[in-house]
Amino acid sequence: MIAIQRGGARMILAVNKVDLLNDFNWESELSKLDPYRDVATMVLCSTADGTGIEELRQMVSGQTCAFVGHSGVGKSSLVNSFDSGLGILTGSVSDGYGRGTHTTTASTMHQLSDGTRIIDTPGIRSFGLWEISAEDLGWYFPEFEEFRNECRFRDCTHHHEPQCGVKNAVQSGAISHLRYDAYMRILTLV
Ligand SMILES: Nc1nc2c(ncn2[C@@H]2O[C@H](COP(=O)(O)OP(=O)(O)OP(=O)(O)O)[C@@H](O)[C@H]2O)c(=O)[nH]1
Ligand SMILES: [Mg+2]
Ligand SMILES: [Zn+2]
Repeated sequence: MIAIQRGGARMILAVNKVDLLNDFNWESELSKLDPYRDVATMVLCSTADGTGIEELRQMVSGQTCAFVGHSGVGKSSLVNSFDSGLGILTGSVSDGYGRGTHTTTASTMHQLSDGTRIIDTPGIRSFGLWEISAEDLGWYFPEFEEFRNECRFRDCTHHHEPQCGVKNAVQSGAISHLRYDAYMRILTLV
């Protein structure tokens, strides 16, 4: 999501394979994504039963968009579901870890009949966050913004600094722990 914002694109979070959730775990599984609802448009979808496919197709209609995400999440299947004529090869989740096997090996741009262009990309296992400094990372977490002016230091990394507005907001629950933990993990990489 940081890379998408840095590239200047709009983010849509497509949560695929919701057919695998049953009534019992539907709510508890999806509630884990609540912190992301404020920062990205979210679409629940399934290429298996058609949930959300039309909604997602409408959102990208007429645009150039790229599908990115881990291998095996169903990126190629989603592109196929927009236009059955594409016949893009899809894989099976079969490496024993449920991670898929990198079926798509190169990025390919597909054109739909309405002019929409979709770039199907190979699954990511990891990627570098090029040229983002520790001081800048926080700007890619939009929900931090309103609390930054309560930080004592202008270049606060919301990590070890005293009087940090972001850390206070995490403590009071105004910023999600989950997102702050993600921030802290990424901070060690930049
Ligand atoms: N249950 C379920 N399985 C799905 C769904 N969408 C895709 N799959 C399956 O998930 C597996 C991986 O799908 P792909 O479309 O190849 O995944 P990908 O993200 O393109 O994977 P890479 O090309 O390796 O990055 C295939 O076996 C699909 O049939 C879905 O909505 N529900
Ligand atoms: Mg693929
Ligand atoms: Zn701070």
